[in-house]
Amino acid sequence: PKPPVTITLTGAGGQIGYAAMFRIAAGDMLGADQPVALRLLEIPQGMRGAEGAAMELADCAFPLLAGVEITDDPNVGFDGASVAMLIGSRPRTAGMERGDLLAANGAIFGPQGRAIGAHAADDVRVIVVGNPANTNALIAQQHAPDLPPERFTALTRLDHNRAVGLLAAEAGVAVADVGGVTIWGNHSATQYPDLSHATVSGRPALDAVDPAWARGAYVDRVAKRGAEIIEVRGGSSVASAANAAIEHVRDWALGTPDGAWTSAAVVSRGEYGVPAGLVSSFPVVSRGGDWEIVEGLSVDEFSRRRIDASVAELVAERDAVRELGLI
Ligand code: NAX
Repeated sequence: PKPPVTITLTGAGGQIGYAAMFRIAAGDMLGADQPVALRLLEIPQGMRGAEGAAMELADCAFPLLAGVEITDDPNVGFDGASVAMLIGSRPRTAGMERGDLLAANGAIFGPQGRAIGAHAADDVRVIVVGNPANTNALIAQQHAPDLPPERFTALTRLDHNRAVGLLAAEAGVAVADVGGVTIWGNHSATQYPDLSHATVSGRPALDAVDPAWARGAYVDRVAKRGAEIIEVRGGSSVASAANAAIEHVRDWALGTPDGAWTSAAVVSRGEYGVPAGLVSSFPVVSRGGDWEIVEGLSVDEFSRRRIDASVAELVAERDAVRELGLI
């Protein structure tokens, strides 16, 4: 058998951590032949939740699960980690100013980035789920200067999957018949789900659905899907978020299917006019264990405006964390 891969989950006592860890231990992320060792990193208040989840993991007797460790020390939590899923964060709550939000997350993602740089495996794959995810990933990356920047990513796969699902429903086809959807920019209300290059059963999506819908109500609905879930379910997206994070890591490690792209927030090298260094969502494929941005797609005027607006928000968040001395 292969040696186990160490996977660190932060916020493991919370909801998304709970929804993710059983599927990871069952082999859904790294494959049915890959043993995994889980590290559950929490803050003191979350330790009991993580301990309870670990007891349930033991009760599943997963053959692939080589061990579970629980800690509230990031230096222990990331030691030897090949995958780091940063789920715990301080999301925005009512009345919270942006400066307070960014400062609270700087206090989490700065030290976690440093601990990853000091202790994780050289080829660690970091995915930030905790909001504001793109800027939290930027903060962590900036605190691990010895690691290649491209080891740090943020989750927009949930937005991508929502966009695929809603397009398939509108066109009346199966999700498997949809391709070429892209999420651009920030995982926030400014994100741009782009159907310019999407296909439905091999035809341009914009021939299969009303283009006015695709650039109006659809964009809004994808961006506000999280709020829609909260309203109907009485709680935020959990299983779908965990699923998206698992798919992001799986595709990153094992590759995307030939001819298909997905969306992920990765460090820009200036592609599509996105300032270098920002963690922004792009169309991506995964080859040889690395994300590659799909280049050369045409960007019309509408798309340009929407991408620029979301990227402007990322620039503002970056400038704010700089001013606060967080990066
Ligand atoms: P929960 O509040 O259920 O769990 C968060 C857990 O993180 C808690 O157990 C808490 O103790 C722990 N935590 C806080 N600070 C920590 C730290 N410094 N180190 C380790 N653990 C820490 O939230 P949950 O529903 O699991 O959501 C987690 C995060 O995902 C939130 O920030 C949320 O906004 C974000 N989301 C991101 C999504 C995305 O697509 N990028 C979608 C879903 C979700 O809203």
